[in-house]
Amino acid sequence: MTRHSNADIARIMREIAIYLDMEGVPFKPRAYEKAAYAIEAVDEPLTEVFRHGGLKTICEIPGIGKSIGEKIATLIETGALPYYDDLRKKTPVDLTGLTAIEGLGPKMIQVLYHELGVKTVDDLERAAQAGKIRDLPHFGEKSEQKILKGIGFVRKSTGRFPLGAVLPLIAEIEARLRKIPGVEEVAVAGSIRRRKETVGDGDLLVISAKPEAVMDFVVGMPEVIHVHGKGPTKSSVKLDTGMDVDVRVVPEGSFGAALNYFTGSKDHNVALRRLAIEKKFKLNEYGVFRGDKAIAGKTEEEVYAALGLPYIPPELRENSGEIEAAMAGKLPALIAYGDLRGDLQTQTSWTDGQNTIEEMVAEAQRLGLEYMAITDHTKSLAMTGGSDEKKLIKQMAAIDKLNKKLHGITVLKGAEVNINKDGTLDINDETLAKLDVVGVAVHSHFNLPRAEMTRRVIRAMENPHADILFHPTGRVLNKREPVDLDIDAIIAAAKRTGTVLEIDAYPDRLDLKDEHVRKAVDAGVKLVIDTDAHHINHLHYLHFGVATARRGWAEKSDVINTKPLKDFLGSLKKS
Ligand code: DGT
Ligand code: CA
Ligand code: CA
Ligand code: ZN
Repeated sequence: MTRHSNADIARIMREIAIYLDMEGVPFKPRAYEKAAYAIEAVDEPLTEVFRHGGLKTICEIPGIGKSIGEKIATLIETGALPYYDDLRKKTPVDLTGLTAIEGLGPKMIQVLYHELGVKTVDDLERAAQAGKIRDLPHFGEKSEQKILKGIGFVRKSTGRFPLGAVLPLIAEIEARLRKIPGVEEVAVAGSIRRRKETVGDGDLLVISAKPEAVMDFVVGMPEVIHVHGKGPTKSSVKLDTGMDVDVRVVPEGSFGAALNYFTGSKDHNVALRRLAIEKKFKLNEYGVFRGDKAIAGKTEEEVYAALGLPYIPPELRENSGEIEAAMAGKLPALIAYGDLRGDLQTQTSWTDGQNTIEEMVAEAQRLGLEYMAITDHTKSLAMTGGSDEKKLIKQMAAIDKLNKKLHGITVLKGAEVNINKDGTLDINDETLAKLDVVGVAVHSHFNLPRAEMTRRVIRAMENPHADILFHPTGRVLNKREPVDLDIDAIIAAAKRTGTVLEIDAYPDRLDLKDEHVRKAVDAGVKLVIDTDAHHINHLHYLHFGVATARRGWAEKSDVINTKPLKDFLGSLKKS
């Protein structure tokens, strides 16, 4: 038996899906993708599941059928999977690296390998720069330029890690640290605690009577690939994801001051220290001092109080007005992590989602939601099997039927309607009028100049049925630049037309982003926070959106899916 982690097995299933797509095999790739998602959702290592229950329990995991289950078993038992190895031999390329380049699909990767021998992102860059790609069938000069742009973007964005990828791992490390004998308290600090959208490195603080045991544990964690330094109270390591983590053991009496210092941001700290000096105090990571006497340090609340301030939530600590607001007693009453009652953007197996409506609704209900909209893609997004008017009508009937059986949750009839190049929508008004919630979104012609793009989106917002502008700027972290939009004009149009702006909580998107949320809030524009779930496992992502809302100073009343269903519906356009 081998020690393949679940992440490893899931990656192999995803790669098989990509290889099968290359071969043009129908249906099967989606089954492997679905299995990958399913594997990631299992808490226990699959190797353990297999050891205890064999092939049978593997196949009992929802989303894993017999044939894929057998392949997983082979992989666990023998350490290898001939089926995968054969596929790999045909196209032995860095699939993870190449598929990270925006716009590069499985078929294109296959052609690039067979025609030009492209195996890695470096090979790809050389081929593009030499002008070799434009002559390949189906490519052309435009796609060559696009590939170079995509490579540049991926290169530029390495170094920082999306919060969505970091948070689960840090939470796991935090939980492990808590179990070490002698450890009394553990806290995540730094940009992760401030819920910044990307993270440079992880910062953890620990109170422990036995710091050596904590340090020994940290450098010995299975994910550690390099130890930058190990001291009596501080260690710094690199994890196999490429991210560094600093762990510090701090004295109990200074825990609040240390937490405040290492949460940052640096600019917030500098401004706080200046305020302390004005009051004839000294502030550092050990406490607030009057002369040599510590007057605060055990808790953060105590530190802020000593400086004459109310507690400032970590998401606000960017020195962007929060200290002044705190001094004036004007801090916002931020939306809380449990305030949302509904989710207004979800996709199902009617288009490119992985789960049925029923499965999505059951999971949403389990998570405590009171309503959710099903917003499958529409027809011009053909690769997703987007709905036309007829299919939407059919889906509406299915939802009506389902609602009769449900208790405690209401399913709303919706769609994620494509905005055409000219700002019209790809579903007719008569059908839109029948939906409860209409989201509109840009999914094509991403490269229009700013003025044209802004006009296009505003025209869509002017449609009396367009309730919500989904993921307004279209960016994908570390993958796709936002479209060129005049965000102030969009916010003004939202206000004028009563269109709600979305905070897409999917951790690769976080769109609107924090700064834009703050502008929208200042303008009195209403917001919703949605997951954009394509799988039941995505439905818990709402908290990433709440974090973004909080970083944008949003209060509960700014976000309409904090309202009960009736009030929520009453906050949409009246048509
Ligand atoms: P990151 O890791 O780039 O996403 O951002 P942070 O904010 O986590 O920064 P990091 O890890 O360099 O340091 C953690 C915190 O420690 C930072 O937010 C504030 C504090 N800190 C670090 N260096 C300095 C400094 O030179 N002066 C002050 N006042 N605080 C610092
Ligand atoms: Ca950090
Ligand atoms: Ca750090
Ligand atoms: Zn989709």
